[in-house]
Amino acid sequence: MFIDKVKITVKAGNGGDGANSFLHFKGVVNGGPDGGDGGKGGDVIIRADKRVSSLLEYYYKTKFFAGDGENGMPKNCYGKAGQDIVLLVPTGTVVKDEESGEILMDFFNDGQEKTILVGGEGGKGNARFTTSRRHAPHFSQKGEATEKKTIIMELKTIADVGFVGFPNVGKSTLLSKISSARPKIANYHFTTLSPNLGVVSYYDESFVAADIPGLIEGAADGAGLGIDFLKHIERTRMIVHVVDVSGIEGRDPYDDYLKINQELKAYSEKLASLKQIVVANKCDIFGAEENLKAFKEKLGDSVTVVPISAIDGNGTKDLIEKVVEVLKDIPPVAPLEYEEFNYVKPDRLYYEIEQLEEGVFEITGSLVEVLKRNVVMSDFHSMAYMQKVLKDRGIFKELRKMGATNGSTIIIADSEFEFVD
Ligand SMILES: Nc1nc2c(ncn2[C@@H]2O[C@H](COP(=O)(O)OP(=O)(O)OP(=O)(O)O)[C@@H](O)[C@H]2O)c(=O)[nH]1
Ligand SMILES: [Mg+2]
Repeated sequence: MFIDKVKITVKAGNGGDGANSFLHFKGVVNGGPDGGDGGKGGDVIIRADKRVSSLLEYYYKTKFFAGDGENGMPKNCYGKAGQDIVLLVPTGTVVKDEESGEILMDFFNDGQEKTILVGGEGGKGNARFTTSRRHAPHFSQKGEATEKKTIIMELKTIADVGFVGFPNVGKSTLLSKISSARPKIANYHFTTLSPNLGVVSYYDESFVAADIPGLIEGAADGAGLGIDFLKHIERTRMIVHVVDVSGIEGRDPYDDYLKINQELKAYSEKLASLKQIVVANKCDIFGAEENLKAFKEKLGDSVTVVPISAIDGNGTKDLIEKVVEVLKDIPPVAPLEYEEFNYVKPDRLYYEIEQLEEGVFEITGSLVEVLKRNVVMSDFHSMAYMQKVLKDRGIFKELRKMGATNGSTIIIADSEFEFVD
């Protein structure tokens, strides 16, 4: 099965919690704080690898979570960092954030990689909270929690030339003749079910050709295999339009030519506007010569037609020469033009105050999330720290402005406090 579009869920690892512990061994009762830090969570990395040919792997398994950092331990032992996760994708894969539709990266070059999600920071152990005044901190920091994200990965093959045409006209035969690719060839429609790539060499030059499943009239509306595969030639620099001039299937070559162009246009103006070389295939079959003449007349002089027989190789050298010539004037394939999207960790300073009812206020936002990590409600020093943060950030002042007075209830992270002015 060829899979070229998948939706998966990814998550960086949570940071491990810092430990809260005190040194104690035989004979030592009140040793100092020795809780180690939690480990950092693993990252989610995506890397392009040309040996990978489809996104099949992400069709069956759709959840990819990096490892969580381990919690810190006594004796100042740090928690182990969580394992990164590396997702390999074929070159040409475009990765988007599902929610916004923005492009995280067009993985255009082999080896190109991006860390799309960074693991949570590990929390500090209580040993890190000693100060000259506070010798025995009874609190430690929680590890930073990370969020799941949904991403869409879509393969848009990178090739210089795209082969299009009706089924059975000989596209795969042509590719197998001029490159080392070995696509399936057979005398029935829709033999090719997924794109085939081949490198065509010509003296010092070379180009990559993509052979896609055959199109039929109405492909744009889903007939046959539909036009889904056209996305694999969207990035090509030119099109080789293969037509069967033998008339062996009872169709008129010129009719075929117009219909395919119509389908290209229905897919995108860009595809329709690409430079085309028309290949008149199966010239070895009796009657082809006459059909070719009529076909050329209908096309007129502005269209380049190259007569070939893909099966015995006649005319293919001429075709390659013409393709190389045309490609000289067309810029190389480039990555998509896009503004790179990045997931950012929530702004730590953000907060909101909402009055729930008379004398009851709730504080929410990322600042609260940070406080949740750093504050142990049962610890006096820790609570003092929280009060200091609330004061420094001007939250007390704002609460007063909103009408909080002595005895008002303040809700922070599901805990209720009495406001003391
Ligand atoms: N006589 C003759 N037969 C050819 C020629 N080129 C291809 N064929 C035959 O035509 C049939 C179809 O060839 P394919 O290369 O599979 O055609 P395709 O365009 O890739 O077909 P789909 O993958 O179904 O779209 C096979 O039986 C080939 O042997 C040719 O130049 N002359
Ligand atoms: Mg084929």
